[in-house]
Amino acid sequence: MSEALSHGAATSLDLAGSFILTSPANDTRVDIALPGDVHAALLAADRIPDPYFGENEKVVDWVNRAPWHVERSFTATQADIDGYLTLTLAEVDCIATILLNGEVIAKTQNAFIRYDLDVTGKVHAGDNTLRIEFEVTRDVAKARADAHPFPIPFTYNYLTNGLEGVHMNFVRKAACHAGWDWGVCLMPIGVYGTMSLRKTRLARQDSVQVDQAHGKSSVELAIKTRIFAFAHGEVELEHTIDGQTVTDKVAVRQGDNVVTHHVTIHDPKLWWPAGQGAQPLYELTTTLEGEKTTRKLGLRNLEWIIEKDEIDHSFKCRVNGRDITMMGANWIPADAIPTRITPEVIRDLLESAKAGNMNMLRIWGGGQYEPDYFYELCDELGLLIWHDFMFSCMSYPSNREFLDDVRTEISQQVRRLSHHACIALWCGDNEVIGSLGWYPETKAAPERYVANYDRLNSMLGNIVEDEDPIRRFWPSSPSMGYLDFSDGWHADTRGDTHYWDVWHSAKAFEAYRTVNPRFASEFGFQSFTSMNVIETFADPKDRNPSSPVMEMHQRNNGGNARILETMTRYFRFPRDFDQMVFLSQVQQGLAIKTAIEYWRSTKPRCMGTLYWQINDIWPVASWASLDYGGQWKLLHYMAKRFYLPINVVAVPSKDNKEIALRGINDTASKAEIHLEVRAVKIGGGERVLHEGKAEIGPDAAKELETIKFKKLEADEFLFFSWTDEDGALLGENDFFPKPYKAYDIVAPAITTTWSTIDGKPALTLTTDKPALFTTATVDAPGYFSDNAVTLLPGRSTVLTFNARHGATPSIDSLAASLKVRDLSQTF
Ligand code: BMA
Repeated sequence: MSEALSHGAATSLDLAGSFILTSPANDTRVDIALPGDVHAALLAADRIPDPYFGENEKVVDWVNRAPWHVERSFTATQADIDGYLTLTLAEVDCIATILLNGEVIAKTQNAFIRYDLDVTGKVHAGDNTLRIEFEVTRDVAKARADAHPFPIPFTYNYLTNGLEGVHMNFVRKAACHAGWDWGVCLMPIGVYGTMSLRKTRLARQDSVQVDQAHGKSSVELAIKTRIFAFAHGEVELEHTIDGQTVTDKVAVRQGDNVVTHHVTIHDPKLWWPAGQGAQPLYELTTTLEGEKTTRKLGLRNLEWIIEKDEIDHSFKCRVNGRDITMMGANWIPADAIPTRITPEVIRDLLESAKAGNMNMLRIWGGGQYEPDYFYELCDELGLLIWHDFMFSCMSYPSNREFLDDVRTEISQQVRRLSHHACIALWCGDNEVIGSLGWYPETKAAPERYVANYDRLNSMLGNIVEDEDPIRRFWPSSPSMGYLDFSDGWHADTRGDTHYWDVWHSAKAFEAYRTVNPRFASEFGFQSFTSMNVIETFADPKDRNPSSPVMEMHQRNNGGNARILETMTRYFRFPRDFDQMVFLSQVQQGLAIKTAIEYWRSTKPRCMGTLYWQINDIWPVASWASLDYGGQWKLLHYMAKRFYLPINVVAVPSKDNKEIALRGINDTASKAEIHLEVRAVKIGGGERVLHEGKAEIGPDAAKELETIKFKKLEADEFLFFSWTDEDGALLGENDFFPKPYKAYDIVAPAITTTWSTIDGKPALTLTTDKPALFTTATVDAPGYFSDNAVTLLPGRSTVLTFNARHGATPSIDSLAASLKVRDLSQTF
């Protein structure tokens, strides 16, 4: 939440730094760097073991059961305190008493609120102390739940592996801090945002919002500035953008003031989602009484077209007049130890999203509103954000006190974030409507819980209408629409869909083709995290899918069994742990590929697919496509391919008699491609089944060719590739009419050669037999341009290596650690 306050403000004293951490419950006395958290401090001081290793989650549980105090002294000069003073504390996690020079100045109770505390006259020239006393969140939450007039159960996600659960719906902090079906329960404590003392002559800026109204060749900006004045008077406000400066003398009354200024940008350079155009950003500088803030604006006209159509209701995002298919994944907080969430970590993850051909992420409601730099990076990279408000999978109270607190939270967050081009949608919550049918208490009194839900949800909608009227509010994910409280889980004619039957109900991958969502905002399939990540938390003796350590690092009941059972349906059983881990990632990729290729091919019916989930919060078996630490799992490589803007996919008919090859074009101009389809024998040998030109209109999908199943021999699969008019390869894909276990896969001899292409290390792969899911790995942070690829004899496949952070390693060092795997090695 750390708005760019301290950057330009000559008048603020940064209070971030080293504090002393103590607890009345134990003898700890160590340094803690704030912004930061207690677990990170205890870890740095060697007071706790790595919470992510083995079963240490249990060993460190005492930390969140103790109250914690932090204190520092700071020196202020007369000049620092000569005026009105605001102590700004953002992301205080969570229930705490703030003391300045021994005096209680505030109590905080919502980690999603920025507290701007008036401390005028309370800071001395010379030494001062700032002290924060944190209560035990789980105890406060329990006391509130006990005192509530009727029971409001918390999510079952807290109960895996014998945990007792926390009443997180009674406190405002990331719900997944208490664990989830992919999350460790640490319940972190700390302050993660801005900590500063701001001096003001008369008034301070609270927020700057910018609305865009797009005309033919100009954009009208309405810049809304919120000013908090300590007294009546006049202040000078200045906005500068695109060479234009608006200067105003504003008469203010004590308290909140809002002023709006209009600026017209002529011949705007438009901002586009990734893959559809550039992301030009205009810099807006705001100066109020010497306090300067900057914001970057992407100019784009974004609408949601949710209206009656021949099916039922559309659900699509229109940007600058074009209906653009949303392609991406769901986002959860990047680390369970908040200190580790840094701009570098976030940039790395978001760059991988973009490199995976994504244009949208959904910030899921069981996590958190992210720091400013997250949204700035999304603006820069062209990643649109579907933003849930932070409510997930359970009911919440709706009494006045709770609603008042949430009103402050949502108003502040919307005011903080609404100027970002990346914010596409405000969504009320994750799966709260659906959860009304999950618990004995809610099922027994549905009217009460629906009414309770509506009090909160309608308030959220009203806040968006008041604070950000040009943005769309969507009540919940999934939802069928406005005031529709029916279970929209699998409804596929309107609204957004969470389709979980393949994972949670063990249906076949083909079941994805039995639903036709308008917008699939969640669906997922798990895999184990990569072997080198498992090695960071499991000793060799624990590397077994049913060891206590591996079960601890699986938070969905029965998850490891589901992964293994699915393998027996599609593959020959892997011969060892290492191969099992690899195969789990192959099968995860296939599951999601099946869904996304099919749903994209139904365009314009389906205009969005966001798989669950892109990232992990700690090292764990999960639905993520990136390992904890940002390494690409095989699903991420496959995502890069199944999200190709110009794609060709195979869709078998329901009666399994023929295979349709469908072309998908997510670009603004028509795609003229040359398609070649071959039948390939699993042990080698191939024939061309089809070759020819095809055309796919702009923003469209259509059938290009059908192949009869009976045209394929028992040992053949389909391989198809497409090139542009100049013969440049655009993509390749394949389709296996039978499960992989039914083929007699032969071990190929794969050769590798290194070279340099455009300054990047490049690996050329050739083979003597078809090699499936061929995957190159090296011991260096980075990813290859492709992986999990099908190699065929007589062709070579070139993979370039992209370093993720730091310098590109030398070819010698990459070659030394190179491993090449393929499906034949797994059994
Ligand atoms: C979804 C999410 C999460 C959960 C995931 C996997 O529906 O909203 O609650 O982690 O399923 O079960």
